[in-house]
Amino acid sequence: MSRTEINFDGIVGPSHNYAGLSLGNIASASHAGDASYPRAAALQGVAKMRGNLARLGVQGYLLPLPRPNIALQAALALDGSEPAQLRAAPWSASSMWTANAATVSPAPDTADGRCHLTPANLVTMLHRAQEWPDTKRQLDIAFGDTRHFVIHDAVPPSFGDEGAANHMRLCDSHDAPGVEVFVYGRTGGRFPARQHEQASRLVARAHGLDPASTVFIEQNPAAIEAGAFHNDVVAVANGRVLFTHAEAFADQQGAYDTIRAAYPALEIVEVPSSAVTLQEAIRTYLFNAQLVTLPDSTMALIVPEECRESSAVWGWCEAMLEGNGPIRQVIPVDVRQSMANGGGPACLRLRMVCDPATVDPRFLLDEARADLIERTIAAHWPEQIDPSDVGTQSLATSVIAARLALLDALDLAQLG
Ligand code: SUG
Repeated sequence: MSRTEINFDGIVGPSHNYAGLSLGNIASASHAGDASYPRAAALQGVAKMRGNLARLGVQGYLLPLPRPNIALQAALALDGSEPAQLRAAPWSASSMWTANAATVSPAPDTADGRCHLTPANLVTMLHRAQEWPDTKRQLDIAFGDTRHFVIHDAVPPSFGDEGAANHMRLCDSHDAPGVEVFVYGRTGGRFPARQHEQASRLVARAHGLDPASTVFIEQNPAAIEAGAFHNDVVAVANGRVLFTHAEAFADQQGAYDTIRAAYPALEIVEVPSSAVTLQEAIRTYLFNAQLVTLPDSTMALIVPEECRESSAVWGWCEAMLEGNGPIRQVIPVDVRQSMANGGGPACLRLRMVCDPATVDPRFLLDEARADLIERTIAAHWPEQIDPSDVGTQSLATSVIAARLALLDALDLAQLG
């Protein structure tokens, strides 16, 4: 049995569109009403997965959820008089951002020695709150072997939970016991704090984590105010390394001290505000990167292309690579269609630590499946969606058929 990290990327759904649904997410607001390109978006996602499969040797995926969501449409009593954003919610392809699908505690961290997953309730945003029951159905299949996995229900609704996007793990190696770091926000600012402290604490208890190896940290209210609606917009961890902006946490030094007390081997790579402002970090999504351990044990940072176009961010990356730090490569990837809705490389993946042999193989990528997924997307995903298409019967017919074609191709028609 060999446990390893596996990234499960969300395949971008055929209804991908820009409806400006996420208050506090600056990219979503600034692209509201733009035409979207679902085919290009989904192919960008597959290209990222292919790159990581080649680099890491293993890669998984989760399928788009059923859209439009007929039950939500009915519940909203839509009659044309409602705001366009309400009409768009049942169409959102937001489940592509699987960092918000669930919080994952790998088996070495939990009391019963199984890997625990809690689907995120995502209650703060209507278009995201509809995700979790369908996400859970999928997790129940992908990780259905109850000898190895426990899938919980979502946290009760009054406590907002956004999943792995507000959760980090430090460890000597992925299959060794780790220290889990939960980052929550406090309400009261201009934008919603989407992760509630009690949701994080509940998840940690339900997963059977050791309190001595579990840390709870408050996100910097100024970061939320600047558009870091999830912690993974300003910090990411892998192995012994915490890669973070200097203004990520409410009490930055206190956060470092608390994490180090639980995990003394901690290595911090901090980007100072003098090199990259909080605003520039959020605009380029430098921290919404995949920090991965390569087979040769060095680390690579997989960043959005937007980072290369920023002289401040790229300058910092180049200087960092010249030093002797733990991150030895910075690899840009093009996920622009997702980025325009506030989803970078890290948003698009859910990190698991498990033996690939314990996962339903229909959720694991290989070259043949990547070809199949690409061909299905090319044949069925709409090339373009204009805001006026959202809500129409003709778009509904085509996105429903597109998703079913993918489920068929991957032998997952049971999700239909
Ligand atoms: O929840 N955007 C997503 C982006 C999620 C990013 N995930 C992480 N940081 N892990 C969100 O705000 C925009 C949809 C729209 O406006 O049409 C949206 O839902």
